[in-house]
Amino acid sequence: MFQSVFVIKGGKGMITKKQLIKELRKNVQEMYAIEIEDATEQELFFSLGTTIKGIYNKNWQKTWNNYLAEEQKQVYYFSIEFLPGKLLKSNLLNLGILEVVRESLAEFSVDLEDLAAVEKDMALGNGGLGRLASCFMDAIASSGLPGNGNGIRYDYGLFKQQFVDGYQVELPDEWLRNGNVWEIRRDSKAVNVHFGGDVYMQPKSNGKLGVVAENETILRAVPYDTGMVGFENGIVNTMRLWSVEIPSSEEGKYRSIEERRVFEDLTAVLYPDDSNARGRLIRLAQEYFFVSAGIQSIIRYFKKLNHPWHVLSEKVAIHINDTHPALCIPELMRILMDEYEVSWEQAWDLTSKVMSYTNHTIMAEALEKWPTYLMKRSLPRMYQIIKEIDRRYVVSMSGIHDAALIERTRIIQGEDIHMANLAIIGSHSTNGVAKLHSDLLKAVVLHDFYTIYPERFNNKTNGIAQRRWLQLSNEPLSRVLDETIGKSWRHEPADLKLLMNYQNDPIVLEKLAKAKQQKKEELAKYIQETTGIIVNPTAIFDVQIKRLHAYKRQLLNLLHILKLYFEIKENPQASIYPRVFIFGAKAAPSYAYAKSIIKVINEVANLVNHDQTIGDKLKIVFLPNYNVSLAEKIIPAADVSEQISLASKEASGTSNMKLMLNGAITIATLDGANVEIRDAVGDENIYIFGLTEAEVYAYYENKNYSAREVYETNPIVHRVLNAFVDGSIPNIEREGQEIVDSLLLYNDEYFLLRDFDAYCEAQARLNQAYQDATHWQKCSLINIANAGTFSADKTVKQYAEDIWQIEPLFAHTHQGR
Ligand code: GLG
Repeated sequence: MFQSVFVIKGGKGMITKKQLIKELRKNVQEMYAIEIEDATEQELFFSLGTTIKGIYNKNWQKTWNNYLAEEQKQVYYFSIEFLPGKLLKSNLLNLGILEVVRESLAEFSVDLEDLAAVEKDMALGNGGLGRLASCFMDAIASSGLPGNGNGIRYDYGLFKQQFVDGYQVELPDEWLRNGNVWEIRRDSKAVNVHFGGDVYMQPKSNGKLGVVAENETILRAVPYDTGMVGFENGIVNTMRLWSVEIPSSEEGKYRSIEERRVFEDLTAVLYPDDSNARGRLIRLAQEYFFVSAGIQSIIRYFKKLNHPWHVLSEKVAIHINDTHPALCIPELMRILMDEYEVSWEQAWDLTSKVMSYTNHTIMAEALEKWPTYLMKRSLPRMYQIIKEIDRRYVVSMSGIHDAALIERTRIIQGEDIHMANLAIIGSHSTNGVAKLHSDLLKAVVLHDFYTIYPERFNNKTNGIAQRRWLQLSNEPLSRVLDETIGKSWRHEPADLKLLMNYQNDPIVLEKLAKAKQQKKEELAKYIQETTGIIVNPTAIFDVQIKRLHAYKRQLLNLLHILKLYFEIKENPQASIYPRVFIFGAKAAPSYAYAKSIIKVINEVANLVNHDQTIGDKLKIVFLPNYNVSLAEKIIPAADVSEQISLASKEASGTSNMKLMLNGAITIATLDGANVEIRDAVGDENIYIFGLTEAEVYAYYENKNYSAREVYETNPIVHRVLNAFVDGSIPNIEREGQEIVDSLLLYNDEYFLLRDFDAYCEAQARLNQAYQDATHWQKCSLINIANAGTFSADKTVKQYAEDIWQIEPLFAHTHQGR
């Protein structure tokens, strides 16, 4: 079956150094008409990428042909965001040729790390949601599951962040400027997507009513496919991203370049937020664009199999990742009914069997709604179908449930279309992303739906790709693990548990500490190079990395830092172990409050870092442009992981899992997946503080929280808050006032002041604990050993079994390792 040496069978790579250099040389010559020795890093990177793609392409073809031949049921993961980061090293690792390539390059005195750094991060997402989608892509392929990603090929990814005078400045992320070596443009698979126009029903020649559409705008969706290489198993799945073009049939319609531009820009930018009207219209069009293109290509594939329609749900599962792709539901209905004359009843039955939905948030403002007028105008057929789904929903529930409940759960309410309601009504499964989150969905946020469809609700706790977040990003730790517990953890993250046998072994603890120290030194060097700040690599590296959002409470972290600052200033002998507080966070461009927090952190950093009396007891580093690649540098070097969102607000969090896997110890509220981290490591190996979700809800109910009272009665809080407005922190006149107002005038929506003492107390315990090195290292070991439970492989297997009902390819062809 596998004849070529370039086909990886599963298991280690089949390519030798000699063969690789030969291929690479050929590619450099063919692509640039030069020799390897004369190639620039960029040229070499591109040639190497082409060589690697050449290696996995045959398996890509083969994987696809196998799926077709076996007619395996496939899942299509629809997500408006994917955040793969860089792919070179991850492809090499998964192909089993990381070392061969490293050695081959070394022959030319090229460091693989330098070459890998040339690749631009593929940053087609904002944060956790997009990164989860990419961890899942990696895990689905690595588990041999038939699964495809479906999304948008934005010309510009998430903005590049710089700080100017402490303020966030957003620059365009031109990630495609030098081309994208991994993608394949597939013109032959392009489809048209229709927008706007007038839509009405008319009898057709066969007497049946048909849909007629006039004056529509027709755009062409061109797919760019990227291979998702499975880990040492010969599987290569597809992530398909759609890009917009103007079809040649429509060329004549546009009178000017400006007019064309409006449509050509549809897939230009990833929306970091949707707070302005023009942006919202484009965003809705983007949602429909990738949904329609994706569903059309799925149906085209299904038609190839030549089955009657009722088989659709045995061959296809469609996953709606958050509500952005919820139009999958009416779009599948449209295609089945309008293009294939399937009856409403059968189309509806198939649609709800095929679709499943994940909710990622309980923040009310993040539950997507679209004004009916916008839907009616820009997607009239979608509007008609949604209206009919809504009507039938109300009719079908009448008499079974009370009228008020039906009103609260219907899709169209007043002038708004509720996308989560559409996703729940039109699918067979709704899941949350951590136990607590799923419980809150059932009990509070989606309680009404839970009473109607209890069987549809389930939990799938998030997971992370330990390949990227440990094997790739933390080689020193990976080596210690190999030496101590063998290599099985590389395939089976649950085997990290074996490390528990060494929790009292001083040699292993020492090795782990050394590995951590190496990563801290590397990060210290990076910090100095990028910010000029010199940090002490033996200090505690305390890390908070995530989007900047009020509920994530970066400000609480800052309040504690200020407390420490004043303490050290007052008493330079205070027993505070040197600490480096490291932040990484982007704020949505229109989120003024979040931007003010960035500014204030930067100004406090400026003040503290330059204060001679503080020395290296306290340093604050805000690394600009937090992204996947930066996370790979920070996470392995972290001692402390800050997961301090207000309980009940963070659906899951995933950086908490990555940090734990790398031996950081978590200081956390009982929010999202922190609860499960605590269950995994035990109370002694995590620093839990603050209000519980029940206490937060009690405050909401009793309306008895007074932030001002805390301010008036707690002298430390008093002192720290005053610093924002009394000139102690220079250059923050406006922002300082804004922050104090948010806490006192607007009564501290996220209970920072309420949790302040508890947080400081937990921090003090942690500070104490760190000074007992053996104790700390043991605690760190226990965190690593128990992180295997948060593996994306495990999570996608649960989705595959419980929701998608798909099986690994190995189950059919026995080609696995
Ligand atoms: C969300 C949530 C996170 C969650 C992530 C992935 O806010 O808590 O971990 O999805 O499920 N928008 C997000 O990043």
